[in-house]
Amino acid sequence: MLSSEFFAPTSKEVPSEAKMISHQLMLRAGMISQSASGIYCWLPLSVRVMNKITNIVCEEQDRIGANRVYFSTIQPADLWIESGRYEAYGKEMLRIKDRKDNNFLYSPTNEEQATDVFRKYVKSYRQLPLLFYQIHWKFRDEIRPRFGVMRGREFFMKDGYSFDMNFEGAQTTYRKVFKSYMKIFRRIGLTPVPVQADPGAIGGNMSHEFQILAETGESTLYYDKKLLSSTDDKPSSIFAVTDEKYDPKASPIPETELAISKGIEVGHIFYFGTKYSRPMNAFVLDENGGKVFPEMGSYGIGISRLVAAIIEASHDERGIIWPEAVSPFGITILNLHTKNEKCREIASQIYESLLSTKEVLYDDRSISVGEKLADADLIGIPYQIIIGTKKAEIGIVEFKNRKTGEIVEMSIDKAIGRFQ
Ligand code: P5A
Repeated sequence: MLSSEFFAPTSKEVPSEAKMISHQLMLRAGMISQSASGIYCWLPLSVRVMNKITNIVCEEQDRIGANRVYFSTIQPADLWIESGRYEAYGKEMLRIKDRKDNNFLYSPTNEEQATDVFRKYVKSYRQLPLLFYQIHWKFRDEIRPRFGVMRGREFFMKDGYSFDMNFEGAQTTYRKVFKSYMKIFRRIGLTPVPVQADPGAIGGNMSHEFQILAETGESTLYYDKKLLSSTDDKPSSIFAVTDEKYDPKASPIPETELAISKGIEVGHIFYFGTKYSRPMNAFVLDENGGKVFPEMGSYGIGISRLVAAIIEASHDERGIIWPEAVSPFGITILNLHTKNEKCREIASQIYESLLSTKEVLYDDRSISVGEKLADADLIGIPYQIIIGTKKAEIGIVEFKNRKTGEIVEMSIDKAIGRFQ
């Protein structure tokens, strides 16, 4: 991709409305454009990041046998009246009427709809366990949308829904998803802290949050230091709790192992038994022809919040530092002197050679050297190949690691070879 054709409206100004660093950087890097309070347009850089996250999520969810679907974003209110949540959900739900005066709503979550699809098609114990997931837009009319996409009203979520014959089956599925989530966050380049949580409005009796440590997080975590180095991915064998529940006397965390940090909730999973299957009369027949209401769970990842959380966890004073796994491009080529023929020739040669193996952003714009370098650091692609006049004459380019800031001079062939 050529920067001259790529839409990333970067800016030096720190937007005054943005308090959180990820919000500032997303605006400055031209990743999002606010449409209304808590509602954003997602511009090309952030779309590329969300696609990377989506691909990792899908790979890991497919691996555990989850079925990807798109539930509709607009749902009939009747489904929620059946489950008993239509009134209870309150003002966070965006309610809509169609031209015939029928009541609809924009999905804040899809437990009812997953249960509805299930009851239409699944009749026998032989079809269980069953796991659906989607990656789709949600709307919650939050009282206080804030920190940009961190707490939006419209946001992008991965949501999954499971159906099992009994409690043991549901526990097995819950653990499978838990493990898959740990893998997803680690593949993205983050260190997830699983926390036993209060299930809140989704309801039920077992729940974990997945938190990412960041100074700017909204939750306070009390956790066992061992969690951070642990590769254990079973629910809560090492402990973390959130602030309102922390009681040092009751805490299983030994005092010497206790760490306290702020965290950002990027995922949340729930087991809630027959809370939806029973009132919605979703059942299957067991071996003996008996009616069984499946035991359910739901599993969320805030995909759009993750974009901001990754930035909170990985940036410096110059801008974003993308973990390689989710970077919008693998590498960027900075041609500092676009009018110089030698520079153009080298930049094009490197660009053409790398295109087949890497996603490359070639900054071919005629802007000042300072602006070009600043934009590259702001956008945060992990590797930069910098081409300047003097070194270009002798066939040398600079190779910069965005994270460490280290710059190494190398031949054109070596620079290309590093990525092929
Ligand atoms: C689980 C999947 C649910 O909605 N139903 C389907 C369950 N859980 S949740 O905790 O309410 O949300 C899941 C994750 O979505 C992100 N999230 C948000 N992101 C941005 N703005 C918001 N307003 C917002 N609300 C929730 C969080 O990452 C949360 O863990």
